[in-house]
Amino acid sequence: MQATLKVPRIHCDGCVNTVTSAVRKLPGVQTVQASEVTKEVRVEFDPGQVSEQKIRAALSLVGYPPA
Ligand SMILES: [Cu+2]
Repeated sequence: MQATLKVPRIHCDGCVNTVTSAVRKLPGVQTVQASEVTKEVRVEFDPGQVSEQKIRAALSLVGYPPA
């Protein structure tokens, strides 16, 4: 399953790294691609192990709440 989340607070490489590592460590997340240009985070995940809601929560927890 794939989700694309808009995360307005991503504005530099540091943000991209923070966001990527926060999402990547969730069990069931397969790939994470974040962009400071589009301010989007694309996530591929196994819906049996993790949900879009959990991914959103993990982003909020590190200070990057999805829009
Ligand atoms: Cu930044």
